[in-house]
Amino acid sequence: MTRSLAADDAAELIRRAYEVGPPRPRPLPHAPPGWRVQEQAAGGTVAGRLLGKSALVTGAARGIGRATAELFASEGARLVLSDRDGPGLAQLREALALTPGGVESVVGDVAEPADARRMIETAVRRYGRLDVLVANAGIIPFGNVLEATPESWDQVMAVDGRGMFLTCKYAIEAMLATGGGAIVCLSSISGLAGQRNQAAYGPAKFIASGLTKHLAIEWAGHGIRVNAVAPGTIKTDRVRLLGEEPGGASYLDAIRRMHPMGRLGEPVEVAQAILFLASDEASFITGAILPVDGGYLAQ
Ligand code: RM4
Repeated sequence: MTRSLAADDAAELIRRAYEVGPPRPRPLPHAPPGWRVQEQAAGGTVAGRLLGKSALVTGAARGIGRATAELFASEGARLVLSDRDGPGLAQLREALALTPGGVESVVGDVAEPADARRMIETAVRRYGRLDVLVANAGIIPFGNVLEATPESWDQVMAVDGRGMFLTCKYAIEAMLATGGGAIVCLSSISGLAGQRNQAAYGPAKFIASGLTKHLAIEWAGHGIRVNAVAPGTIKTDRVRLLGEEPGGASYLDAIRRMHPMGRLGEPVEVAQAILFLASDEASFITGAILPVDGGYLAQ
């Protein structure tokens, strides 16, 4: 029986794969200890889950954004980091200076169209494309509807709402030019369920959830996936500061007990979920809002 060329090719590929063996961990020349990079069996190239992908992380100077930037760097991403906090951003850029994929930083405000555009354009100029957007920048005003002011409503809607809209908008424009990409928005347990003391912030996070679903549908046919994570209460600087605001300490104690796992989350635990949704491992996932909340939303 004559075997088809395709079958011969497949047999040869399998034989070679066995010869080379499974991926072996191999440190990058400049990688800090503990970086998870692997040598791919077939190509002999160094691979991380974001190897060669250009990624913008907004609100990168602290908290979940910073943990995401650090994790993405270790997975081979080519980074653009943005934040309003110039010194914080400079410090992170310095810490990640040896990132093999490269690091750019943009000081700016996602709520300003020109700034938001500059963040995306920086990725396109430096790396030729934008593959991943993590729309993370946000503020968390704390308080019930009697305490919330028109100004605090406008501020949170500008940063968490309009800023997410603008960065998604310009990112999608850039992604369309290069055949697709992945967006991960930062929603929250407060963007899927009601909570006390989140009268302005909670509705802003419902915008994040809504934007995720609507943009996922709009662009599913164009190779752009749009997903979100919905973190529970995470041990960020902002949440630590909450403890010092009026009513903050008792709020934090109560909210910790409302998480079935009985603890608050770590920023890196959210970053791991963001990484998954941003990577090709999530290639058939779009429009999903993944809780990272110790079981909070399962109740
Ligand atoms: C989070 C979520 C948490 C809350 C913090 C302050 O996004 O709503 O439950 O504790 O914000």
